[in-house]
Amino acid sequence: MGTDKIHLKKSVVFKIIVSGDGGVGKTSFLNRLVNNDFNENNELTKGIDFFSKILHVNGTQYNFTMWDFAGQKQFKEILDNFVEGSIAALILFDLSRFNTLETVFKWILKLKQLGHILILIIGTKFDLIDQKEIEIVDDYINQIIEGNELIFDYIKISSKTGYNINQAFFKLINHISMKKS
Ligand SMILES: Nc1nc2c(ncn2[C@@H]2O[C@H](COP(=O)(O)OP(=O)(O)O)[C@@H](O)[C@H]2O)c(=O)[nH]1
Ligand SMILES: [Mg+2]
Repeated sequence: MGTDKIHLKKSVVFKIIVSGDGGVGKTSFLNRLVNNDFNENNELTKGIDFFSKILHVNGTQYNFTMWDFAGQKQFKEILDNFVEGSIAALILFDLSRFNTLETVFKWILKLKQLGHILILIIGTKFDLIDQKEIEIVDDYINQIIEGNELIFDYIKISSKTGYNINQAFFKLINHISMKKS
């Protein structure tokens, strides 16, 4: 009897873009999220990395397909096509390398042109930075968020320690279900 419920479960599929400067930890984040694994020496992503993850929240099965774009120019066309039909973009920057924020701005502008895609900003490598520095970065990011309605949240993660990895997706799910209801 109990299994009947499983068949009635709602199942939804979402395409997610994962973007950000080279080396900020896109592959590491996806690898931690999907395989619960971490490598100190990831090889640079040369093509496009594809990952999928299923999460069950409140009786709904969420199927996420995530695409890690290496950022090379030759993928620009693929990217433009891919962005269509994506519900959200996770834009990552490295908390310990402030200049990786530049790419965040570029992505926000690009996504704005391409359509109405929700943006979650993710600060990576939380294990590498101390409290004082965090406050400065947080203030800065919060200012950016205030001026931009597409950005629905900001979260700090560490793929090395596993800190906040799943929370990033729960934030996304919360936001999606809020919009739908
Ligand atoms: N200390 C630390 N290093 C990380 C973390 N995430 C990624 N890295 C390292 O940063 C480097 C680049 O990561 P990678 O995932 O390949 O970045 P990508 O180019 O954005 O896909 C690798 O050497 C990772 O081991 C983290 O949370 N903490
Ligand atoms: Mg990569």
